Amino acid sequence: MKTFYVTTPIYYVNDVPHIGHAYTTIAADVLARFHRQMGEKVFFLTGTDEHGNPAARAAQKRGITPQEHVDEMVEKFKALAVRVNATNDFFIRTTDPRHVQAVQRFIQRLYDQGDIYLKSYRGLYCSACEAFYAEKDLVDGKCPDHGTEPELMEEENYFFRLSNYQERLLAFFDAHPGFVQPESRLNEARSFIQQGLEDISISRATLEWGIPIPWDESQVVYVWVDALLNYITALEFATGEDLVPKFWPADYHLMAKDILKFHAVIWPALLMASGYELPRHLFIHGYLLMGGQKMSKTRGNVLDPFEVMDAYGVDAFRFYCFREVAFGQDGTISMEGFENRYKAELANELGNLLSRTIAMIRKYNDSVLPPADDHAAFDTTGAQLVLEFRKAMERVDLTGALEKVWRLVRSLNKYVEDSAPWKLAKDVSRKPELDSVLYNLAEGLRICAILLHPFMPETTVEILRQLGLPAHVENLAVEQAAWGRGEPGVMVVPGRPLFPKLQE
Ligand code: ME8
Repeated sequence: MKTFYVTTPIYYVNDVPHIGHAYTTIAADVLARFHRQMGEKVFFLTGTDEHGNPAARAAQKRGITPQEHVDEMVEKFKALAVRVNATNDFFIRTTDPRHVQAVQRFIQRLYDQGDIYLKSYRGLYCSACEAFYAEKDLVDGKCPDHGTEPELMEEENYFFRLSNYQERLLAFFDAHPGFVQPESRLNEARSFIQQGLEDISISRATLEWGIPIPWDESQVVYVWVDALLNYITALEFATGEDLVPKFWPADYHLMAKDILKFHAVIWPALLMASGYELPRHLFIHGYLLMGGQKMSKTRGNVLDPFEVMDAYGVDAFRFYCFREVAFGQDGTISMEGFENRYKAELANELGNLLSRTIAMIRKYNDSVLPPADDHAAFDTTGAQLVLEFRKAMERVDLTGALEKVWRLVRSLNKYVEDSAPWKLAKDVSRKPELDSVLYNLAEGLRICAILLHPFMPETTVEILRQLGLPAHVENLAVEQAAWGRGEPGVMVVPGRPLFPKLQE
């Protein structure tokens, strides 16, 4: 059976989750659900990155221990995953003793084979990024990502021989042009490697909140090495069975560009050093912006995802994320934009199409789906659409995939107007024509529901229910999205409006 392994970054727990975190988690969930609908065996991983400076400092500020702080914050991240309806197979915490031991084993092996050595180092360090910066990469002396001044840090640290992997990394990039997507990000990562790689420090001496270096407990493992390894350690212990042979290499690591360098350079080099295959793809999505700026905890311009979902429902939020902002590019989100799409596209275009269709099948055919004399017109366009949708999903073009379905929604609305069933109903001799229209509308909606399912899991189950179809796995399989698969004779079931009027 084909497998599919998708991951989100593991999120920092120094502060509460925000919409950016929800965004990546939902994107990964959309992929996980789609690949399950394709009949694949899926593993979807998310979790929290709990060691390092920011968490330790946040705990200190609150006058509690780091462990107390992270234990409390993790619950909010777990709650977010539940609230967005994420179907993650596991939630990894880097403070899990099983992860801690796996990290120690991993770096001990690199140390034993000579990939790690001790050296004194002095550099400018942004503790929000947990990374050193060269002077030339700062903007007005400040961190380009956080706008804060880095601190001068000098330590004796253990270093990983990253420089040894430069040529192999470049060769890998050349051989795998789809490794980093979109392509602009591939070029960015490649040119970074080409500029020359220096060895990196993989331990910290001044920090206590981390995983002890097994051969020198006065130091802890650099939080990024600890964090990146989660993608493999989770597979080792998530279920009790070692899932590495089944699911590694990962098919997609999803993230925003802030952490591209760690995933496109350090992670592959660590994997090469330890003899693992490299992930198949990194997909780098854009930033959600608010008022033109990246939403970030450090900047304080964040929207509370829980509040948005309480107001509009989880599916509308999931839909909006990929409809409003082309997946892979930066884009601004706003409550206004959200309400517009809710009303125009969800309530009017999709919601009304279903309620009209159900109402007409009840009125003109006693709630029973009639057979169609003719659906030939839809067979090819339907098949073409499904094919294009699948291709878009397979290249993680979530926005393109949604657009394909929306074209079908719009053409079905036009079909209602053009074929005017209310006129056909007045003339008994045109009953076969009327039946075909009703069948095609229900069939179109059934196909939309299957294709939209990864984006709007609850709404699409409700669509199928109203169409008289239980939402079991077989009815949701992508291969069922073909015109004519729907059986005439089922009874439609009227239900609540899919997208009720918003409260002012
Ligand atoms: O970087 N728009 O954790 P983090 C879109 N612990 N996505 C956003 C976003 C925004 N405005 N803000 C955050 C870390 N994200 C590390 C990762 S992985 C081994 C370790 C999303 O809590 C996006 O996926 O800062 C980004 O890459 C991630 O959250 C950063 O999460």
